[in-house]
Amino acid sequence: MVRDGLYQGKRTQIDPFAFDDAVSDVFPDMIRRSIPGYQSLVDITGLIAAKRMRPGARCYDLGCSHGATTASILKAVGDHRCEIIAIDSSAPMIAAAAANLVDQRISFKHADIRDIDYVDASFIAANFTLQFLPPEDRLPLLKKVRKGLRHDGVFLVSEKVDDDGEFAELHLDFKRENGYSELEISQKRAALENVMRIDSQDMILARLHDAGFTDCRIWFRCLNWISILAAS
Ligand code: GEK
Repeated sequence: MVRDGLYQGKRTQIDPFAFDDAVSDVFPDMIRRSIPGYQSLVDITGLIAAKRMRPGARCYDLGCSHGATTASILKAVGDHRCEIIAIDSSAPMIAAAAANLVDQRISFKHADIRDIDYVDASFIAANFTLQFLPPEDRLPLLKKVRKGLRHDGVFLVSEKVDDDGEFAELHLDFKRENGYSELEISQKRAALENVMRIDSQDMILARLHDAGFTDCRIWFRCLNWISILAAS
C-alpha cells in the first residue's frame, strides 16, 4: 500500500480536492487513516449485503473507488450467483477497482451515479460517496435509488456528519494518531472545502424519509461518521 503524503509539502495554492491519479495512487492508505472504523464498516457491509442477496440478486456499489465494498460483498456471498454493478466517476479509481477485482459477477462502470438507472436491486451501498454530490442532487438520487430497489431491498449509506465539536476534535486526534501532521490536516481540509459538503445526522435521515425510506436505522457509528440502513 502506498503511503499518503499528498499534503505533506507546504503548498502556495490549494486546489479543490479531486479523485485524480495522485489521490487514487494513495487511496487505500488515505481512507484507512482518515475514516475511523472504515475497515469494520466495509467488512460488515458485506455481511449485511449477503443476508439480502438470494442467488441471482443484483446489487450496486456507488462510488466504488478501489472496490473495497464490492470485494467485501463478494467475500460474504461466497460462490453464489449474483451481479454487482460497481460505479465510479473517476477514471483512475474505476481502473484500479477493475485491476484489483477479477470476477465475472462484477460489472465496472465509469459513470456518474446520478446518471444510472437502478433496476431490481436487492442491495445498494453508498459508502462515503453522497457527501461529494452537490447537496441539491442528493434527494433526486435517493429517489432513484429507492425506486430501483426491490420491495425487500435495502440501501446502506455511510457519511461523515456535522456534529458537536467533541467528535470532530476526536476525529482530528484520530488523524494525528495515524501520522498526519497539522499541515497535512489543514491543507486537506482546505482542499475539501466546497467539494465534500456534510450534513447533520438529522438532515440525512430527513432526506431519506423524503425519498420514501420509511425504515431507517443507524447500524454503525464511529465519532462523526455514521452508516444507515434504509428500507421502505
Ligand atoms: C469505499 N465507497 O472504499 N458518481 C460516481 N462516483 C462518484 C461521484 C459521482 N457523482 N462523486 C464521487 N464519486 C468507497 C469509498 S470515496 C470516499 C468512496 C472518500 C466517487 C469518487 O470518485 C470516489 O472514488 C468515491 O466516490 C468516494 O468504500 O474518498 O472519502
